[in-house]
Amino acid sequence: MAGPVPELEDRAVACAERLCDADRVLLASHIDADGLTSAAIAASALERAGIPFETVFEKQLDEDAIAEIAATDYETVLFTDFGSGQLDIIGDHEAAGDLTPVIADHHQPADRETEFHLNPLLVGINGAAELSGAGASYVLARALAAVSSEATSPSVAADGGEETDSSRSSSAPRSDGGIVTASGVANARADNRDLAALAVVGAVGDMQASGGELHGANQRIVDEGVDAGVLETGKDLALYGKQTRPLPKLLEYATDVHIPGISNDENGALRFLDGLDLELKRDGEWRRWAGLTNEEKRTVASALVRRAVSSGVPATKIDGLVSTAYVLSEEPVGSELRDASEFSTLLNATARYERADVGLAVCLGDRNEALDRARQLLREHRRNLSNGIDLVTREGATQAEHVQWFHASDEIRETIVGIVAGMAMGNAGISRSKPIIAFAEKNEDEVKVSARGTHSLVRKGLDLSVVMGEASRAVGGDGGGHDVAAGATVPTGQEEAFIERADEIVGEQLS
Ligand SMILES: [Mn+2]
Repeated sequence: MAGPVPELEDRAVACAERLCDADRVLLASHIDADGLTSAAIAASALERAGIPFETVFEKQLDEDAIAEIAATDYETVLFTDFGSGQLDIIGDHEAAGDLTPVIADHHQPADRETEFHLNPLLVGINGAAELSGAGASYVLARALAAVSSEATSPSVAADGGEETDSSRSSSAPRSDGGIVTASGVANARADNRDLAALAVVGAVGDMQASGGELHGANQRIVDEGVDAGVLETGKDLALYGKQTRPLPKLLEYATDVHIPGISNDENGALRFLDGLDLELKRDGEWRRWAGLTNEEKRTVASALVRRAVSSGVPATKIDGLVSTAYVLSEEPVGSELRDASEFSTLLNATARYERADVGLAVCLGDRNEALDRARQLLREHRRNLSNGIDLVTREGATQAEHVQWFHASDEIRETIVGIVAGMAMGNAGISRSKPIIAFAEKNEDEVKVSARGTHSLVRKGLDLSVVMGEASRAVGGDGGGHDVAAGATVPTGQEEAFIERADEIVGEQLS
C-alpha cells in the first residue's frame, strides 16, 4: 500500500503489525493539542482494527511515569507524541522484559533505538515543521488499517462498491452534496483517511503552519484529508476566530498584524465595519466571518488591506493577513471545531486544566457533554488569562539590568503564567525592550519559571532556551525551549539566584 509518507512506510507497517499481534495495548500520550489528537487518532485506529486498549495521559513522560506504565500488566505500550526522547529510560524497561514499546513521535530521539519506532527525524523529515505527533500517529493509523484488513477480510476495505466519478474527484469544488460526501467518507473510514482532519488539528496546534500553511509530509496528509472529504483548504483571512467571534471582535483581537485604528481598538473596529456597507447583524446578533458570503468576505478583506497600506503597515506584514485555512468540512458552520486553529485552542484549554479526558472525548466525536465542558474550560481559561494580565499590569515587573521579572506565587497557575507574561508585555510598566521572566508555584518544593521575549530581541541575539537552561541548572533546576519563549523548573527559594544568573546571560547575549 502507499501511505501518506513513503519514507516512513516500512516503520509504520512494522509498528502496525506489532500492534495487531498484541492481545491488548496500553496507549500513552502527551497532554496538549497534538498529544490529544495523536491519542484520538491512535484510539480510533486501534478500535477499528479490533485491538482492545486503554488510554493514559502524561504531562511529562519522566522516569516515574515510565516506571508506572511498565508496572502495568500491559505487554505492548503505544506511545504517541512522546517516547522517542525517553528511549534511554524506556529501553531499560524493554531490556528488563517489562514492556514492548511502539512509538509514534516527532521529538528528538534519545541515543538508543528500538524495533518499533516511527519518527520523521529517523528518515530525514523535519519533526518540528513537517510532521507532528498527530501526523506520525496518522501514518501509523493508515498502516494499521491496511495491515488489519489484510489480516481479516481483504475485500472489506473497498466497500464503496459503485463509486461514482464525483466521489473520487479531488479538484472539483465540493458542495455539501449528501450522497457524494457520505460514500467518500465511508471509504475514508475504512482506510482511516478520515483521521487526517485530526492530524491537521494536531499539526496546527503544534505551531507547524509556519508562514501561514503546512508543509512537506503535513501537506500530504492535508491532501489525503481533502480527497477523503473531511478537509477543505483555501486562502483566507489569517485571523483567529473566523468561526466563532463576532465580526468586530474578530478584527479588534487580531494583533498578529497590527492595523492601526482597528487592532486592540473596539470603537475603531466598529467604525471600520460600519463604513463598509455590509449587513453586520442578523436577527439582532453580530454576524461571524464564517457566515459571510464570499463576496462579503472579499469586501472586508480588501478594505482591511487598503487600511493597512494607507496606515503604513509594511508589505511583508500585509502578506501575513492572508494564510491557508484548514476547515473540517464535516463540522457545522460556526462551530470552533470547523477551524483547525480554533479546534486546537479548545483542546489546549482542556489540556491546560488537566482534562485530557474531555479533549479526547471531543476528538472522538462527543458533541454533547464533553464539548460543553471543553467550551466552559476555554471560557475559564480566557478569564484566567485576563485576570492574570490585570494582576501583572497592576503590580508591574521588577526591573533588573537586562531582564524584568515578577513572582505570581499561587495567584496565577503555573500552566498559564508564561502566556500571561507574554501578553502583558507592552502594557503599562512592562517594557518590550527587555525579556520578561515570570515565576509561579508549581508545588511545595518547586517553582515554574517562564520567559518571553520579542522577535526584535531575538534578532539582537536573545536566546531564551539557553538562558533558561543555563540559569536553571546553575541553581539546581532544569529548563529549555525556544529562543523567543522558554521555561524551567527551579527549587523553591532559588528565584533570586536564578534572576542574577539569567540577567548576566541575557546581558552577554544582547551585548
Ligand atoms: Mn507534538
